[in-house]
Amino acid sequence: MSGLVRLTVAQAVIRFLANQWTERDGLEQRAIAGCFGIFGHGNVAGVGQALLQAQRTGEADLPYHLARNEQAMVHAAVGYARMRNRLSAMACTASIGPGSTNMLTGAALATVNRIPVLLLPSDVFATRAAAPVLQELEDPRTYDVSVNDAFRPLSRFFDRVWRPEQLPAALLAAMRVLFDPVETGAVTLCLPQDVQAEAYDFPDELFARRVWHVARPVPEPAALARAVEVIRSAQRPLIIAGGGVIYSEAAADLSELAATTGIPVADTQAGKGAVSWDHPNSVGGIGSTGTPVANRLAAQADVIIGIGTRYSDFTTASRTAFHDPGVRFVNLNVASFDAAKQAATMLVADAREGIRALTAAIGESWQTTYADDVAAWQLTVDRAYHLGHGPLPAQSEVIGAVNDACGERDVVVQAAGSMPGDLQLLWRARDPKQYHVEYGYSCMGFEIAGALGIKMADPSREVYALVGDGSYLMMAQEIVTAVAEGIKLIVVLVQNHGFASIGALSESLGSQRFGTNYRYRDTAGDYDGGYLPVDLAVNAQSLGANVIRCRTIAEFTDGLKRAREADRITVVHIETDPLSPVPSSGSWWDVPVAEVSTLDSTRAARAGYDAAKRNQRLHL
Ligand SMILES: Cc1ncc(C[n+]2csc(CCOP(=O)(O)OP(=O)(O)O)c2C)c(N)n1
Ligand SMILES: [Mg+2]
Repeated sequence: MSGLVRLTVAQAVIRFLANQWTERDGLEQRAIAGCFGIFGHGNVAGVGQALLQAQRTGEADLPYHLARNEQAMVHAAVGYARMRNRLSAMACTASIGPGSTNMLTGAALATVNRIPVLLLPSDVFATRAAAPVLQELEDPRTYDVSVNDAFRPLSRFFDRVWRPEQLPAALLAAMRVLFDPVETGAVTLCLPQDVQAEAYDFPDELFARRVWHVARPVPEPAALARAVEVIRSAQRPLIIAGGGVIYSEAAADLSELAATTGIPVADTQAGKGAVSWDHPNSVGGIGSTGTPVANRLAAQADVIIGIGTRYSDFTTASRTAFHDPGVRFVNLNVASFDAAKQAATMLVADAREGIRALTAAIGESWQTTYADDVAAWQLTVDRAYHLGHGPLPAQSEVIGAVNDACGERDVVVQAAGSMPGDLQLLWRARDPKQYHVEYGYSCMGFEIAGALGIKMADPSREVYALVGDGSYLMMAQEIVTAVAEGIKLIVVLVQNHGFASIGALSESLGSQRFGTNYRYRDTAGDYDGGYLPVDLAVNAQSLGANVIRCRTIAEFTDGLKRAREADRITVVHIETDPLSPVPSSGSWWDVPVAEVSTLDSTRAARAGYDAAKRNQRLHL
């Protein structure tokens, strides 16, 4: 007979989380390694008290980390879990109202990227005794809705624990979803403020050590046979490696599959690093920001083998990447949802298991016809890395200098702006965990916060957050968290006075860079005046970071060296030319242009848009 233990709901949550483990390939690790949080009246005496009690008494081991912004703490949790290949995650506790809704963007980001995060937003009183509590929405149509209902469409599992009796089932469901590679994403358990503090006699066994086995589903033999038949019939196959390859730790197996079959491998933003850039079969990034080599192979391919990819519009160049009239797709994916895309022959399985099965079954090899193209492309990359652009350096030179400075295991972190595209095109990844570009949600502000979580997940690696001035201004405050926690990051802060990315996009779409500069508003009403008196280096310094200012690439290279030697968070600041050239990917991205306009620039862009749009294919 098991006993009962009298705990508050919050104490039970913390005790439960501290006893959850995951296992894959025989390796056990903590399922929930810690809890980020920001306290307010919604959680200070509930989850806050439980975390305090756990820390003071050792009743439960769940380290607490104070973040500076709730959105950022979810980014950090995403960075952590992605770095751990989704086998270990973090919890996030927030106060009710704005504290909780600040996590919405992070929830969407986690779910879009299929990364596990456990969100514990606080909620309005279950008893409604003091309603409306400070920050309560008060929907006049119904009393059982709160702002937290906005998490529903963003969460892979959502529950509100109105009564202590409901907690065990909610906790177990949360763990099941978090560590199921098919289901995973944001999991949200709303904890009403009064319920957090309410005591209940919980059964002991709820808190027993529990191991969640992370599955590696094997391919069904008939599905494997169908996939092999399509691949064997190919004249010009191409593999697209997505993030699933990396999360499944299948990089070595993919390299072997490519080497034994000779099939070229292109990578998506999430899949970069799955094969090393200098692997003989690596042709670099695919799609809108891919290499011309990969995009030419994609255009000609008759069979595309998509492994662990969700086929975002950037990957498919908005469905213009594949030109062969009879092109067919074979999709190896753990989720049938993704395997079914592009009307593919579906191979639903864990990436590693599926790749091994394909390697054993294909028994065929294709002639390589792209080695010269890859070599020529690498010369283009070398040139972009060492452009000698002036008077201000080019962003491609900054990327080159960081790539040169990086050790094999170092991690580069990015999310939005002109850098994700430049990185996918130019970055030479040597390790499956080296390239961490959040491009599912492409959320400005992810960089520093995400890097914090990444470093916590693997302190043995140097972590470089590359941040544009726009992203920095949105979310730089986790520098303070890094200082407080003693977490060493290298932040490369690229100042180009506004949105180089959206400015260039705007110009290409006939919108003349309207409203994308960080400059004074001039007399004509646009931001065409002088630069603003903003000094982000001083800003970073004021937050407690060590700051190195650089004007040239030589100074920047030296700055990176000093940053590596530093023992605390170091911001390396450099100004670049927002108009500096980048090699072309020869690809397209579907961003609709106004169909009618009185502006010549817009009409010209629309003509180009209509022409490109005709290349779009549905692949049904
Ligand atoms: C939260 C958020 N808001 C808006 C956007 C749209 N957006 C994409 S890139 C970008 C500008 C980024 O500016 P910066 O960080 O300076 O990078 P740069 O374009 O100059 O390289 C914007 C506004 C976004 N991706 N995320
Ligand atoms: Mg910028």
